[in-house]
Amino acid sequence: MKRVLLLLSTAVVVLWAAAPAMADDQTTETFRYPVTVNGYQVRQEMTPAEHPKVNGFITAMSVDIVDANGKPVPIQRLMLHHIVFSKIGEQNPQCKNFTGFDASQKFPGIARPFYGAGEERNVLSLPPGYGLPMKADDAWLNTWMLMNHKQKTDHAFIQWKVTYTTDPNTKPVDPFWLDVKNCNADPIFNVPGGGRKGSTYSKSYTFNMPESGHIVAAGGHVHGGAENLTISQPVCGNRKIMEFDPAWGMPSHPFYHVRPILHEPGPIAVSAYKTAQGFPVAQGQPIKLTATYDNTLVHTRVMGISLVYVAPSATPVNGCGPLPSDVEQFTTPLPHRTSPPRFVVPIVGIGPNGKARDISAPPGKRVRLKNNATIKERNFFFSKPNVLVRPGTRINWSINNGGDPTALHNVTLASGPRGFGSPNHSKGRFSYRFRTKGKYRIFCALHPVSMTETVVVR
Ligand SMILES: [Cu+2]
Repeated sequence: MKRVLLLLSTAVVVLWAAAPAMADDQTTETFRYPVTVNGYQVRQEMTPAEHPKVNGFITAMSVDIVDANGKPVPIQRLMLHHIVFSKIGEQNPQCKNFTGFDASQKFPGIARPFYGAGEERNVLSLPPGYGLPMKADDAWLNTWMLMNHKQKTDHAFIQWKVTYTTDPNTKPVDPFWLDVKNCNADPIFNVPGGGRKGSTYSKSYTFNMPESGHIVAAGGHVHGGAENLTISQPVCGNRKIMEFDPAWGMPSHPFYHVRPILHEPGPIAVSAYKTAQGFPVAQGQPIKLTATYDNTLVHTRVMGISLVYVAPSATPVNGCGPLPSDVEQFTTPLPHRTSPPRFVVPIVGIGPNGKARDISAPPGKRVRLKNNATIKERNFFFSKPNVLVRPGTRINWSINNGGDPTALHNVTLASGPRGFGSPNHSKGRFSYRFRTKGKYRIFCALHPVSMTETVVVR
């Protein structure tokens, strides 16, 4: 939390807020936060966020990355990988503590996420009559990651729209962040791949709902390779109540053509739910989130997240009661594919023209390493860029950037026989045993153009 407070004290406040737009009893305000990203760099930050200075209820939210004229910035320039909006000072009901971007840092869970979007640009839209309570003096924090796909420094704005009502009869909802790697600033896991045709790899998270009520809206976030994300009720005969389906871009979609690539491209949209009647949940009832990925190919640094909005009930609710009959499930109107496409994440380097291009291996002689050898990962290189090992060899990476706590690194498989990926560290260690023969292309997913290496297992 120390880092958060520091950022707040040096608060860079919003440049601009649009004149409120009125519609019935709903008002929409637009806010922007200026961002600068150096060529081919990734920025991962927590920054304070403006919001309407009103006591009321949020009924809808959206976020995008725009230029000074408010026009969306194309992915070929900047990509908003993800953004999470949290309210500071409210205990996170799932996380007593929180692991920072730097996996060695722990923070108290005193920020509660209430809206988030990834590359799929999830929007928040509650059924009529419901709203997320908002106070004029709430402190909001944005956690975001941006990538610049050009060699030049780029400037833009993170822009968010908040629609609210001050109608006192609005029914309040509580946000619950379900995440198969919950309580992590970088909630990733890795799918090893190499499975038989049709094999899948799943991770689950079970949460005991602290209050009785009805889930009136829900959205999901997954990465490349995801089959689906589901929410089920284990004590109700394990019935599945929701399934979030990813929609994959067509082969020409820019997700598959920009460079560098931090992880396998995610979906262009994920289906979302809205129901005024709501899915019933009882206080103390376990709610299970399951992310299922294809396991024939490797998929590294993937996620499985769902944000559900619960309208609490003053009276007891039968958590296994009838399901709502007014469910609206949104999907994208854009052309898309319904199965995760095969995609090989390239490693990239800077060509003679200064532009990022796919490479087969970084420069440097291939050296043989023995079992338990250590490769140094520093600002901004791997000490042994190309190595050769026997099957079964364990390799250690020692990450140490010379004392800069903001310079994090990781070890991530881009392509190869099996998937793995380390947490982000400014100082730490990661080990992996190479059991399967083949060529492993590896990179630091935070510094994809400068930090690459290959391991040949033979
Ligand atoms: Cu790095």
